[in-house]
Amino acid sequence: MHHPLEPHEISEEIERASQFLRNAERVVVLTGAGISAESGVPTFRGSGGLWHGHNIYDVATPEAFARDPKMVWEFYNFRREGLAQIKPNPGHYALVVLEQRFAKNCFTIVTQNIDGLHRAAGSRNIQELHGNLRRIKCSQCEFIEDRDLEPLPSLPKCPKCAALLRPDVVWFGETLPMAAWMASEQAASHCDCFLVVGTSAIVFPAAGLISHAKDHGAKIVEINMEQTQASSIADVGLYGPSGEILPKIVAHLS
Ligand code: BJW
Ligand code: ZN
Repeated sequence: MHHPLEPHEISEEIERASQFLRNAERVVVLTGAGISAESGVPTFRGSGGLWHGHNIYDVATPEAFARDPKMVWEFYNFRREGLAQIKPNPGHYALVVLEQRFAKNCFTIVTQNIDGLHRAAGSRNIQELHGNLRRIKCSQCEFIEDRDLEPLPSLPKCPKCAALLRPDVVWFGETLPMAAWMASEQAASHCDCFLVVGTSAIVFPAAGLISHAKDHGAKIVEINMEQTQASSIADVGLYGPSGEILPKIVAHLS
């Protein structure tokens, strides 16, 4: 069992993580809701992870949308409105600085988040595995559009075919966007160091990238408030807020 780390142990772990990053030519960072927690975005499975009594399994499925599109849209419109107040935190910014140490396309952020905060911070090479809150698509035809933070009606309709529009996000049972998935798997296959930041690592196929990278020889560095499904294969575990730990690693590198 892990015990809470003493300050000198934390700096030893930061040194080990930094060593892996210094020696790496290619790096992948898999992020989850935890990296945005310090920006005020609630996580899915944390104590505040309920929304009006619904958990994520009740709203983030095609079945839920078919049964009660209004409830599902309320959930996503609520989160779209929240984005106006939400800004990247020091964790996001540390990853921007980290990217600058690597050659073009040798640093990839693979995010499960739909909040767009990596792009807002200034990261360049980002793969969004679960879509984006700012985009909407038709539930029937090919129509897809960036509506940024524009307020939407409670049941928005497709301008092409009048069917219901839906958020362009990936729900349980749906496949991930092919191009983003292929690029992420490719990057995970070839990286020397794989950072896992703020994800419970229970949602597949995203979580599978961690063992995939490990199997292909990458060192795994986990940054999370607590141990997760990924901890047993991590080479270094840094347990604390990513908004504090990531800037420490970046400062240690330079
Ligand atoms: C901090 C912190 C701080 C807090 N600093 N850290 C294999 C086995 C079993 C099941 C499956 C399987 N393969 C596929 C499945 C089914 C399913 C699945 O994975 N189920 C699991 C629950 C078991 N997967 C799917 O359905 C996927 N599709 C698929 O597989 O297609 C192929 C297929 C089709 C048909 C049939 C079969 C296969 C799609 C998954 C889509 C997930 N979508 C969501 C919603 C997206 C839109 C939205 O945001 O509303 O994505 S669900 C939700 O979970 C969201 C997240 O991206 C995702 C991951 O959550 P995340 O980011 O890890 O958040 P949390 O809350 O879980 O964790 C936060 C962490 O942060 C915690 O660890 C905290 O400690 C930490 N933390 N503060 C650092 N300050
Ligand atoms: Zn349509």
